[in-house]
Amino acid sequence: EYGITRPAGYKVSFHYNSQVEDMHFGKTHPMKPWRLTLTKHLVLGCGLQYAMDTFEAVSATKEQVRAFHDPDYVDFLAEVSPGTFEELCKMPRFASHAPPKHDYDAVDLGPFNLSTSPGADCPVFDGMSKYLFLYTGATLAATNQLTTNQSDIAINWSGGLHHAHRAEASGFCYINDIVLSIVDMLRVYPRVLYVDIDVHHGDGVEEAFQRQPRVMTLSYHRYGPYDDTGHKFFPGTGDLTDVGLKGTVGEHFALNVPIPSGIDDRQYKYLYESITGRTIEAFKPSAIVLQCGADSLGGDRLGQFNINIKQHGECVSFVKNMGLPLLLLGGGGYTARNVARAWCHETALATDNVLPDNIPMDLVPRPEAFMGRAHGEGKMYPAFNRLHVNDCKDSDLEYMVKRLDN
Ligand code: ZLM
Ligand code: CA
Ligand code: ZN
Repeated sequence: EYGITRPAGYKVSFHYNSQVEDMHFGKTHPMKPWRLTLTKHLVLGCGLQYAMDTFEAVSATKEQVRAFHDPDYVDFLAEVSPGTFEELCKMPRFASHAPPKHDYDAVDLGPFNLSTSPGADCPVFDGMSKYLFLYTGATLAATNQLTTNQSDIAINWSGGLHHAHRAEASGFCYINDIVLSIVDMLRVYPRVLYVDIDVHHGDGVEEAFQRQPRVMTLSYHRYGPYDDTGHKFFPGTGDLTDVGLKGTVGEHFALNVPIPSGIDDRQYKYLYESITGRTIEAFKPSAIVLQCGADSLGGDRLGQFNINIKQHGECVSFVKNMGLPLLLLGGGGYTARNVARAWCHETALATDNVLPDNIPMDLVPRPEAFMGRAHGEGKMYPAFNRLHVNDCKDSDLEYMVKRLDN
């Protein structure tokens, strides 16, 4: 309908299961799985399914998840629900995983940083196990398409949950599907580059591979000593000096680009293309995993950047042009309609299609009000100019690029 064609000379696969859409983290919790419904409708409405192979994801197995996560944690995740939480917490095997102590936390935390309090970052909700094992299954199926040479680019917008640790949920992430994917890729590829454009630091992935020189992690994120609430921007790690675990062979195989609030398209492009370009040149990856968190867009409910969909998409095109096996994952993104627009646009870029700006109103998710203004109107690509004050000095960006030489 929009002249959608299959890409010439390469194959793209799309991995998804609609069952993830029905989940609710809680009434006002920022993570809204229905943003994936919007994304799916926009992708299908544009006819992009004709440009790729689409696969209905099946749940990952416990054994697959144990490739990274603690066996007790995996059992807990597989069995937990709001009804069984209290009882499971009392079992010695789980109770021994004492709740981590965070001084800022008002809510009661159970083992593995899970909680039934509505104010928690990682609540236990109905259907949670199904949701976790499904998004993980989709990422593993996408990974398998790449490692068996059946796809050149594989996409799972329901994955990309970069904060989860070996035995701890963190920042809306329970199973680290990214780590599981990369562990699987290492069977086949000598070196894997992980790039993370979510507005938050990809701490879980960096930590998992901090001693592994075959995996280079590179995260771009908001970082600074303060935010609106007087706290550090979550998770508070990812300083420029953080380059992997000192004294191990993994040292220098992590890179972090800490960014002040309000960075604009031009500044982000400069940072992203010079640093990602130099990293690829030096590391010579055999495959690339890109976490496309859409909370780096302007107008995001949690984010603090001023990036437009066009520039976000150019980050995808830039790594795609390297011609390496590429896994595209979702991640954060809390202004749902903008998430859908961005990921639909990036699905088009992955398949070498160009979507018109004037897609009919009934397809385009309606504009979302932000700070008293509606932006985007009926357009596919709304412009989010300067919703956040730009604290980003060009001279500081140059410093970060120059520092690469070490
Ligand atoms: N409190 N409800 C990004 C993960 C960001 C830690 C401060 C919890 C929220 C947030 C939860 C309903 C990714 C922190 C926050 C309030 C300790 C964060 C529940 C609103 C709500 O209304 C809310 C009552 C909740 C959580 C806001 N949490 C905003 N920011 C971060 C985690 C994940 O995008 O990178 C990948 C998917 N957490 O700042 C607190 C320190 C818990
Ligand atoms: Ca990031
Ligand atoms: Zn995020």
